[in-house]
Amino acid sequence: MHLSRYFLPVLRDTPKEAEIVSHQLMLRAAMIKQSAAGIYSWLPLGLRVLKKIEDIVREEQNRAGAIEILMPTIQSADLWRESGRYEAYGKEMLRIVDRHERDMLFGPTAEEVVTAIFRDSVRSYKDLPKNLYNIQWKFRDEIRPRFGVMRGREFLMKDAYSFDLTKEEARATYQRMFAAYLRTFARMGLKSVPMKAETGPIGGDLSHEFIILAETGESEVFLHKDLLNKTVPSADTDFFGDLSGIMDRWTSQYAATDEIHDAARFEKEVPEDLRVTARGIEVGHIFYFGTKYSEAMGAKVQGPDGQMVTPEMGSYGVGVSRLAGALVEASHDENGIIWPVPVAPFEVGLVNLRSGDAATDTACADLYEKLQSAGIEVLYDDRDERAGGKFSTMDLIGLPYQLIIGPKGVKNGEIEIKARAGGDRETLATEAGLNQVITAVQAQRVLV
Ligand code: P5A
Repeated sequence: MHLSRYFLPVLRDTPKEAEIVSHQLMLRAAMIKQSAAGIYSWLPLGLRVLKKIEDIVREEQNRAGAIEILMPTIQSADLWRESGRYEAYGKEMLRIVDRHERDMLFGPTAEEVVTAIFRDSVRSYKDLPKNLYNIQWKFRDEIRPRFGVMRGREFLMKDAYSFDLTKEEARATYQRMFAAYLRTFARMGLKSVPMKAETGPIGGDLSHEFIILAETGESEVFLHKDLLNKTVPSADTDFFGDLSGIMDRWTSQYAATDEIHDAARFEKEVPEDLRVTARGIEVGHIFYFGTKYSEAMGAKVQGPDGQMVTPEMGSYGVGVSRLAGALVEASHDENGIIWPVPVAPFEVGLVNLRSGDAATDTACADLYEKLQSAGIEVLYDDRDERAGGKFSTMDLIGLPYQLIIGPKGVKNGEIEIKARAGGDRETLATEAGLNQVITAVQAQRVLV
């Protein structure tokens, strides 16, 4: 992509309405634009990141055996009357009346819709287990939307819903999703910590939140140091082979969200030198709630002995749009964002220091072509701008590698490479430098 033809309206000043750094940087880097309170348009750069997050989430859901569907954003109130949640959900639900005076709503979650799909289409235990997911916009009329896409009113969620015949099988499905979540966040370069959680309006008695650590996180978390050193098995190993005990091995027992403070127990049970207190952002939340919805909505299958059985259900959410903010929160410096390769909007920024100079333009065009043919995603700053402005834009938008090309280097057959993380700069012979960047990018595309 040539920057001169792109749409990247970066802001020089920090917008006053943005309280936290990810919101400030996402606005300044022209990733998002607010449209109404808690409702955002995704500009080209932000959309590329959102799609990459979505793709990683999708790949790991598919790998874990979930099947993608797409449910509507607008739902019928009658479904929620069946489950009993229509009145109970309260003011966070955006209620809509259509032209025929029918009560509709903008879905805050989809347990009811998916249970109705299941009820009307699955008849036999032989069709179980099933795990259906979608990546769809949700709406929750948060009283105080803030922190940009981290607590929006309209937000993108991956939500999966599982149906199993027995409690044991439902628990195994839950563990599979638990494992898939660990991999999903690790692939984005994030350290996630599962914490035992409250179930709130979704219901049930088994639930984990997945928290990623960042200084500005909303919740305070307490964890055993060991949890920080754990590495997620790679996709090549049989990650789903033996999941027994995975929840105990990976979970911090000392969750402290704004509601529950378990600091006292933490201090009693964990030796001082092994205690870590941090702040975190909830990027995923999984639930096992048994027959709460299947029972209320009359979803049944015929069991092996001919008797009708009410399936055991769970639901599994990932905050896809929240992750864009969480990633910036977890990885930035005073100059801007620092994207890990797997979620970077472009992998390499090519900076022409003297646009209009024939030799420099030719060298850049040649490098652009070679990077493109190697399958690297390049943003080429070909604008007629001063070098200083180009550098600060590149640092702000945070592409993992910058290739810097000026007339002097061209004359010497050299290019400069800057790694955005750490800021190391290196001058290398053109061909060698090019190969080094291509190899580095390729090596970091799959982190686990
Ligand atoms: C699980 C999937 C549910 O809704 N039903 C379907 C269950 N869970 S949840 O915890 O309420 O939400 C799942 C994840 O969505 C993100 N999220 C938000 N992101 C941005 N803005 C919001 N206002 C918002 N609310 C929830 C979180 O990442 C949460 O873990």
